[in-house]
Amino acid sequence: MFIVYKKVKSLTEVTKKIGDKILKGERLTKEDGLALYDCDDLAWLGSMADLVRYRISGDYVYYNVNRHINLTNICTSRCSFCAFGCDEDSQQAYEMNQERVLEVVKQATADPDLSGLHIVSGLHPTWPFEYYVNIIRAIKTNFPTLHLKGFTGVEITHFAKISGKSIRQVLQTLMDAGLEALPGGGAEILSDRIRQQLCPNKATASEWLEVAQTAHDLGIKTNASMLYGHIETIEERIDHLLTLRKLQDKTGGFQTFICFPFHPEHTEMANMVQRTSVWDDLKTMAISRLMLDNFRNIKAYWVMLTLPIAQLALGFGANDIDGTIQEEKIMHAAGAKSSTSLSKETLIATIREAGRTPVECDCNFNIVKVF
Ligand code: V47
Repeated sequence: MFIVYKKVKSLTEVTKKIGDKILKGERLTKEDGLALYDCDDLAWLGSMADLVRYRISGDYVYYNVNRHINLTNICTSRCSFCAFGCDEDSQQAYEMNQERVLEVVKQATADPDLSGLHIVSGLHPTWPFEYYVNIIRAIKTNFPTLHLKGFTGVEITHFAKISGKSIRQVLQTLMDAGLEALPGGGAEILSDRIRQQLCPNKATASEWLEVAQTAHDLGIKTNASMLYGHIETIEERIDHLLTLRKLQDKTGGFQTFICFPFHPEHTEMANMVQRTSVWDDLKTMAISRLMLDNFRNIKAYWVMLTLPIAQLALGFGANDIDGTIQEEKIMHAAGAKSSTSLSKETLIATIREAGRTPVECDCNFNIVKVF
């Protein structure tokens, strides 16, 4: 009883100090971030994050009408947290050629509200860089009004390696072909220790950051993410957030931040790690909002969180609920329990029920309509 009392008392002192800083709009330190993770008062954490969310972006909650396309699941990286990537000779392996991609995009444009595409794929062992450039050019030529967000920092690094071009040249070539933004995947945890263990065959932390910085220099906005709930420590989560905050101070080019709670099903780690708790998910959402004071948007990715928890997360610092998606494969390969697609009406109702204003936007957060 005494131990519990002592813990609650000392936490109250620490959180009071941090709460004062938040109310004054002061930047939180690494120590503050660690102390916030120690705090079990989830309601207080939520209210602090909600306050910061309101200050930064008011009551608008963004969603978009989009379509995910994964060109191939064949992947040379084979990260131990991923259930989507596979070898070329696997029964699940698939490849989309340009004709098929254009067919899928045409079908998607049957929805007059479709604003853009989200393209993330495996690191294919033999496709040349030109293959991807031609696909982007073909989509843009045939569907010029669609916004194209594609290729994570990991894919861009792969393209640089296979083409012998610099990261800047790769990005410039894709931009000239019609690419407008980069998704936030591939950041995982920006720590060499973690990457060596989980994903040694792809971009290092500094390569991922170099892609983001170069894209921002060229005027391409990118997203950022954190994959948590595997082998990382709480300190590594906070360091990850601080690394992103530092780069954002420099460039201002990150548009939104996404927390990916690790889904272990069908991955190499399925027997080692359990799915994160809702408690951890909401805590991480709130702490991300509080630490990333220079990010305008924090995404509650309904695919990973499920729709009810994503709705709840709108009270824990999030102001972006992603999109209609139409076909989600990466997270569902790893056992995501949400549906693979949602209607625009469902997203609008979800945001409204949370007491917020639904705002439809494109992949660069340009407002299409305020409801
Ligand atoms: O880098 C893969 C994550 C990312 C698992 O920018 C997993 O708006 C949890 O980039 N459990 C790729 N997470 C997806 C991606 C993305 C998705 C949605 C929105 C945006 C955006 C970007 O997916 C990977 C990795 O971090 N991931 N496997 C898994 N088992």
